[in-house]
Amino acid sequence: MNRKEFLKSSALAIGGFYFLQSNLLQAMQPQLRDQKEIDVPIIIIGSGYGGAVSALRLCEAGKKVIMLEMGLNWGKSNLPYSNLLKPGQSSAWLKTKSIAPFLNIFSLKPFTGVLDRLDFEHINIWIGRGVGGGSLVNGGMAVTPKESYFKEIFPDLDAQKFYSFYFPLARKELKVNVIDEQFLQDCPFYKFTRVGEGEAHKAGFKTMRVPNVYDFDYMEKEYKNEVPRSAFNTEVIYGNNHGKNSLDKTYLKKALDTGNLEILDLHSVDTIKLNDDKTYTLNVQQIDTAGKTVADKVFHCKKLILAAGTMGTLKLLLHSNAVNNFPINESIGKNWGNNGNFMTGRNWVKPLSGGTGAKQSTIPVGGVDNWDDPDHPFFAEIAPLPMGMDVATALYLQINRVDKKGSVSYSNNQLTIDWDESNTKKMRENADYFIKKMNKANGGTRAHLLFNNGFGANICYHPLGGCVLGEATNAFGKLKNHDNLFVLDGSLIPGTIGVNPFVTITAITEYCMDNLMKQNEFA
Ligand code: FAE
Repeated sequence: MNRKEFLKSSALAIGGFYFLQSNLLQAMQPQLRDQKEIDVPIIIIGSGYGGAVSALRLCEAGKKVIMLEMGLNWGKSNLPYSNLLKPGQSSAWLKTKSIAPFLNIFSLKPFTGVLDRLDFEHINIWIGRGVGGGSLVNGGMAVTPKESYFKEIFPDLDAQKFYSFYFPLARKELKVNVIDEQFLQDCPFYKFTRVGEGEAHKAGFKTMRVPNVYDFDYMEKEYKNEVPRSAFNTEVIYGNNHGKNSLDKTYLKKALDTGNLEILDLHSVDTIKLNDDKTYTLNVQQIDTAGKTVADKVFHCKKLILAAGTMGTLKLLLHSNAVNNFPINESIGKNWGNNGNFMTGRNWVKPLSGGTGAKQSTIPVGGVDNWDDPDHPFFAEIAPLPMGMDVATALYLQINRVDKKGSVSYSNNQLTIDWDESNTKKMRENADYFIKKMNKANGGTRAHLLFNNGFGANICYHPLGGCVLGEATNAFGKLKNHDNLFVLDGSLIPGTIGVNPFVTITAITEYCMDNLMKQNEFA
């Protein structure tokens, strides 16, 4: 053995020894996951857009972060997501029946699935659960708001900086892309979009191409059967097995790659307590996939980020206030809205020429843009209805202004929302106007078969507000009356943003984190 070989083999032996020793040490220490009482500098609650952006920016700066997520880490579990036609384990959060917006005929064994529905008197709210939050269940529509509306909703924010920096940054990190126009025109799975756009034009409406985080190169390959199908296999609200760049493949992956992030899934935070030294104590339940508590845990941290989504964050703040006297300010729960969500549809759409198509992609790429109409401002997503056969039905998720906001409070151990038909009156008028105009130009009827009277006023995918930026928090998300607690999720947006919200939630979190880091808030 020459000197070079000797040095190399000794280095390997020494390296191997240290590797073994550190592995042994690690094995002797209980893993964080197994500890019952845990003290860490920074905790993030929730792994959706707000949580994922915060985690990446902290981890990149060398901070160690623990993320608590009540849902399952599907990537690690190796369990498949189910599709719309065969709802299985992923299709509902601990329910005995499927919870899609309609046609719930499927019985289920309760499992920590990705889609949850919160039912209130006049509104049902769907949310995503699991590592990746809403990104696991949403349609991936990645829309930047109109600048004029953004300025109206956030008059104190520097719109120029947002449109030149934070929105482009959000789109880049989220891997937003646009479908190839020729592919869209040729693909049988997009007949519903072509029919929807053609009919809208005939009725005098403008349409727009909608960007998405679904990888359209992958989609073209799945069309040619070169890779497993996902968008063309009715996968979306119960998770996508392929193709969609959900947060676990973008922000969270990058944050994990730094080695500074640990995600504890199936960890549900019950209450938060503010301690005298301005640190926080969290009571947490670790659950199994049947929802049974397997361990009660206590976490302590110096800095806390609430990113549990609008409804999750409001529940934590209001519930903790009720049971722990947790300080909250008078703005919490106010300025809440459904982002103008109003579902509607039409039956008997082109029944003699193949309707809207028997095969439909689950990924929407088209929308009707009527936002600039002073009498009936709305944006309507041309939504798929992939039922495995042609049902000659057009489905639309309208997004309207929210003229009358609601508010969220807490009583009898649960959230309540001050929200009724008066809040959706104008949205209903817009839907009525749209459907009548479409039917007059193209034929068809209001979709009585899908919803009560053809109007889904109670369907909400975009709950926003209740902890509004600059009202309940300072200019960068630090909660009023607190030194070490930050709210970074959809609750910062005052009930409406005029388009699907996740690009805005991402950009606002980027903006807040940028400024919070500059102010050394996490030093
Ligand atoms: P979110 O993504 O909801 O994440 C919050 C996370 O916190 C979740 O994973 C929760 O499980 C977790 N959590 C809550 N409480 C606790 C607790 N106590 N302990 C531990 N963890 C907790 O928050 N938006 C678009 O822009 N485009 C679309 O195409 C679109 N389609 C949608 C379709 C559906 C069916 C749904 C339901 C939503 C859709 N959205 C869409 C809305 C979008 O997904 C939503 O606005 C964002 O996910 C909200 O992001 P947040 O960061 O606020």
